[in-house]
Amino acid sequence: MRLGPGRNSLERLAIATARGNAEVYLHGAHVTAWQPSGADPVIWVSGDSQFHPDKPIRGGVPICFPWFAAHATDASAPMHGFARLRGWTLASAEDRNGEVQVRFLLTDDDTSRRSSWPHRFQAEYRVTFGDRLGMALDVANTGDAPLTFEAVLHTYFAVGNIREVGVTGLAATEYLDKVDGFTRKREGDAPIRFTGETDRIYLDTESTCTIHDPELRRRIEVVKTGSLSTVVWNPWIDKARAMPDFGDDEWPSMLCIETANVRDAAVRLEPASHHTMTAVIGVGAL
Ligand code: TA6
Repeated sequence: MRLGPGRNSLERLAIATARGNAEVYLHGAHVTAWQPSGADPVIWVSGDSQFHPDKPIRGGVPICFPWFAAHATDASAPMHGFARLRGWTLASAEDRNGEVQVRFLLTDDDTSRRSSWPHRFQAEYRVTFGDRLGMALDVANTGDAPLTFEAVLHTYFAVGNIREVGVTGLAATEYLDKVDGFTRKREGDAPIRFTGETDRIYLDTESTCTIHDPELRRRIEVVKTGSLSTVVWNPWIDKARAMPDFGDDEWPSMLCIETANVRDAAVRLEPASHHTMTAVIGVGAL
């Protein structure tokens, strides 16, 4: 385990154990790599990601908090909240027989208290790098008034070819289709297939999702707790081309399956209470 300058000199914890390799940046507490021993990389990062202290890293696992997408009332506020743009405190990193547990903290400060979400809070993000990738985001209300937040572990997965991929676990689930004016629709019974830009917020679902990837001959499972929303996103050709930190030819190699609480599933916390959302990622043979 080595803490030191990563891309563009952003502080990075690099992990290499018998169970695999991983890396996580203190900027946004952003996981940017996880590759279990004997497997292909599971987490995808754009080759055009800027690794700039004032920008989100493109790919990996951005933490969207305390809101998702554009802020409801403040057009100047950053997309997906401020957490992925802040330096988190690395509270601990322990190697337990090749399984590395890392703990990050983010609390309110003058900047956040002047933001469009001025609440007092502590966010603790625990990541376990082992035969599986475990992520747990715990948010505590440390103020004296109720607060409401959205949270998304916006995980970018590496896939062989998005055109060949199927996703199961969301059959018959209602979703909001962002590419069709957020029209409310219901998923069919067949695996989700990708033939164009896909940007969907699945509602009221605690289901495990599985990515079936014939080209890499593997399946990736996303098991979640404390989450009622799942976001599925591939930008496809035009949106990939429109993003400056996303290579024009990268879209076939990635898919976001995002563990979330957004919109009607936003979390309300009374003072002195907390909420934990977890995602555990596992890889197996197809
Ligand atoms: O989670 C899907 C999404 O909301 C897409 O609409 C797209 O905007 C994506 O997030 C990436 O957002 P970003 O701000 O990281 O470019």
